[in-house]
Amino acid sequence: MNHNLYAALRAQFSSHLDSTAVETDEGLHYSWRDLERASAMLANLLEGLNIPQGARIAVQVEKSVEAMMLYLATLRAGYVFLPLNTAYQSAEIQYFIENAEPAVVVCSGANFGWVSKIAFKAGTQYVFTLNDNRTGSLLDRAVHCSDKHTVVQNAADDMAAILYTSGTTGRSKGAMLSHGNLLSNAQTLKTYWGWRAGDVLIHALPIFHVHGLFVAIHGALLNGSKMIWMSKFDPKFVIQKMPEATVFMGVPTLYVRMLAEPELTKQQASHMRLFVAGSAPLLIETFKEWQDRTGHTILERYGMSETVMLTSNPYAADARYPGQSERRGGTVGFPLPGVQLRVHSDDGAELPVGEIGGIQVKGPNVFSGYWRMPEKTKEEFTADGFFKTGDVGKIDERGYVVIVGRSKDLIISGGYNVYPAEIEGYINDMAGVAESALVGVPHPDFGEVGVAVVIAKPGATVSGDAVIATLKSQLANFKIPKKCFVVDALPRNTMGKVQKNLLRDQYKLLFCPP
Ligand code: MLC
Ligand code: AMP
Repeated sequence: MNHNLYAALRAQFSSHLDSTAVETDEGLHYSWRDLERASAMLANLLEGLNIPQGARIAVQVEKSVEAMMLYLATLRAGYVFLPLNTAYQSAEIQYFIENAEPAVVVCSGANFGWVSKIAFKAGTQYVFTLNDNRTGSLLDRAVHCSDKHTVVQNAADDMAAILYTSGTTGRSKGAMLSHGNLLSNAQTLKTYWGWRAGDVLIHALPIFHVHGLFVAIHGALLNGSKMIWMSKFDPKFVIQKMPEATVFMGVPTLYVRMLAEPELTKQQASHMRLFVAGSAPLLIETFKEWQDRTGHTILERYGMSETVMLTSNPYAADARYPGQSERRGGTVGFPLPGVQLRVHSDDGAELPVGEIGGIQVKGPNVFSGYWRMPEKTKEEFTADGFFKTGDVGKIDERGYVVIVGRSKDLIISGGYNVYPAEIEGYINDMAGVAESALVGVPHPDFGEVGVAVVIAKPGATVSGDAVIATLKSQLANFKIPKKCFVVDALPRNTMGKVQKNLLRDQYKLLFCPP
């Protein structure tokens, strides 16, 4: 049996190749045949480069249907897709390329100069360009390739993608996800979320992370469902398209921004079947306001780069939890079928219902490990094969999982992860800085944002604005602290450790005054 993920997706749409697969916000229509043919041409281009099976294809391009086709081409040719956030700057990209050693890098034409320099220096053989207006050397070359391609044979545990994530500490690590991890999760969600004939997905998320790339795209493709494709999220456009669609997926910030639009009404949302939220905690206020304004109850689910989706509130009755078909705000629902989830104390004991501890998971969706980091992989798994998520939570008396915090020092801002240790490292390297701490504080739009607290060296003058300006020239924009304070001392405990909880408390009203 072929476990190639593309083969499974294609099986769902091969019966209606001439209907519309994607309609874009620019008014372009792509049929399923277009997806099949273009991904075949791109797969033939990649195969013609004579790169080995398992070679990494690193991609940092603006969102476009062609970028999705490149993802499908990589899958069907048996290579490994490595998506990179478009906000990453040169130092960040250099790290990923040096670490993953991709055989092929695809970037936008505007970035070709600096990206190709980094890539060729790191031993990459091919650098192509792909722009969001269907131009670039990748498509120029692919146009000469055959549109017939035989999908390669893959075992379930063959690697399909690497997603970089920082996990608990240190530099980013590449989570290796297999065809089997991705397909099993997509199949589970197809059933659990009741995907059906006639569903249409509004695709509004970026396609370099789990939510937009896997959950949303696989969901639509595995159901042979049309996507209404947005190059960039625009709340007005989503609301305008609701009468033509049935499913929407977003991080909480997208829901907050739609709620600010007067056009969002019960009438406008009446054709929709399902609103899914995840990647960051959904505030109960947002959950309730959405219910009042649209008559729909958001279905919140929980996942990670390392595991794809882990839990979900029920779409309909779940036979494992009789009488519990409610989507409960403030919870992330039940472990998905096939996922084992338990809560453990620091000393390794499994905790009973209602008690708070570290969330550990096991299942066919859970990754095999971090790219070329066997020691780190070992640390993150228990002896009996459970992955330690770094999330802290409990299972309530009805079986719902509630996330109450994280043991990892991580800020989730507008659905993007920011690792304080990384930002602090950059600040500490600045002239005149003795030390720094970055903490997450509540924010009305992004949920949480970073605030930096900096100590100057004796005799040095440091300005918060200058710290921010320097960071902007070095790091992806979403990682930049929204505010930077220069103070005399950081609060420390008796062991000398910075007490970030006190800083969080001190600045918690900065963006959300009472
Ligand atoms: C943009 N900005 C952010 C930000 N996004 N700041 C903090 N956090 C963010 N997430 C800042 C920029 O730095 C810039 O600041 C200003 O906002 C405008 O930038 P923009 O690019 O025009 O912003 P916008 O298009 O409005 O983007 C906001 C957003 C975007 C919410 C649409 O962040 C987004 O698409 N988030 C979704 C992330 C996602 O898909 N996560 C899934 C991860 S998967 P300045 O100062 O330069 O003007 C995962 C697993 C799971 O976690 O369970 O799903
Ligand atoms: P990432 O590394 O980008 O995959 O981020 C995964 C992390 O996002 C998880 O470990 C959680 O901390 C967080 N997360 C995802 N979904 C939710 C959710 N519904 N509620 C709270 N946190 C979430």
